[in-house]
Amino acid sequence: MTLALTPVVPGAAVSAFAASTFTVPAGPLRPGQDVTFTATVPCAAPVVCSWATADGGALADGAVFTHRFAAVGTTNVTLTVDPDPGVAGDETSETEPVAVVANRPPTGTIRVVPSVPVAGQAVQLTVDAADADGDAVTYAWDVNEDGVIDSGRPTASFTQPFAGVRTVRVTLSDGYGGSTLVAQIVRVTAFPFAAFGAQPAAPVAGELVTFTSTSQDPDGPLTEELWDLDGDAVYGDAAGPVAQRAFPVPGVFTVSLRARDADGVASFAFRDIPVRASPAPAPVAAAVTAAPPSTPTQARLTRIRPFPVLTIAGSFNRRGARFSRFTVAAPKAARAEITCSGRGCRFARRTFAPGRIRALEGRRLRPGARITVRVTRPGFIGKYTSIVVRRGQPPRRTDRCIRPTSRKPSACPAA
Ligand SMILES: [Ca+2]
Ligand SMILES: [Ca+2]
Ligand SMILES: [Ca+2]
Ligand SMILES: [Ca+2]
Repeated sequence: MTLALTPVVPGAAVSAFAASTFTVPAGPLRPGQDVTFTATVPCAAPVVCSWATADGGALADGAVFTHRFAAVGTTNVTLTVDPDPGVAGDETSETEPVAVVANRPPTGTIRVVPSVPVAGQAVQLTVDAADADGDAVTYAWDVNEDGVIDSGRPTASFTQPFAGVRTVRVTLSDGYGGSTLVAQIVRVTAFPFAAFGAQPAAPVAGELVTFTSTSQDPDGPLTEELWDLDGDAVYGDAAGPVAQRAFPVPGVFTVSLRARDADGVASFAFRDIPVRASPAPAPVAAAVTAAPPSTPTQARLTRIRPFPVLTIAGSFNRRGARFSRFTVAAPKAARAEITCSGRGCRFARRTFAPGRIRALEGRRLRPGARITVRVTRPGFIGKYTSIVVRRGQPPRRTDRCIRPTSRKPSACPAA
């Protein structure tokens, strides 16, 4: 609009009125938005500034005028300046077209980390939101399908203790009535279950042992079974559900299996293999057993016969180890004193008859937990075993002997 503008305050700079008498906020302007117009000329008494809009006759006086346009389109806004209400015909008016455009609702996508979480794992959700109008976006998350808002931030999280599918949702709002519901399906996978058996379970040196996996994944196929047959924590000595190896010398050896599911989630199983001396020296040992010691004094101690065998098997991960089997095989007259220290222990010190030690089974022991087993029989050399739970590795085990008068382990005498 080109108008003949007249200075309303004597002495005021003419240039102040040259362009317009009021400012229109920069767009985009949306329906329902409060739009504030400000006069750029003085509106103090006796001057009267009057505002009008063409969309419904809104009228107001003052230097500042706020209006909410209901519909999309162009609407004229007029400011009339009356320098002196007592004088007729001295008013000036300016009319400007104001464009109101449709509001665009926010958009967004949800990021899930990790993309396929495991049961019990914390899941982080982030929505990358944008608004084409540059509006500030607000967030309302419902991560557990109960209709109750769980977070009002761009991020949210949840932990699901079981496998399954859930839908997470976030409502994005721009404050101008624009709102978008963004949903994302999150699949939580189950840990695979790793386990295997050994046949024979207590081989003699040189005998071939067959290991057979009984691993499975509750919610999909297994994609990999790799063996560590030599205890060096490197998997791949054999692959597949069956592996074989012979142990050339007597001792206790740890075999581990890593089973991986289709989501790349791995579980680990381990089993200690007690390997006996090969049959050749066995008759000698039998002869010693049959013949009573010629000097029945403390000078010549013999081992408990048959010598106790401690067999453990179970699973492990970064959070520790869980025994599925903890067995002390020993003559009935022997006793096993077991200590357990560290997180996850059910007892500190207890004495057990030989057999399965269920008090040590089925519960996760944390890294650093330590178990000692002293299998004794009065007058005989007994067996000492120490087991230390490690992070991400099978428990480390040390086997020694223990003399009747001492609690300290020592090297085993020749059999
Ligand atoms: Ca918007
Ligand atoms: Ca909720
Ligand atoms: Ca799985
Ligand atoms: Ca290996």
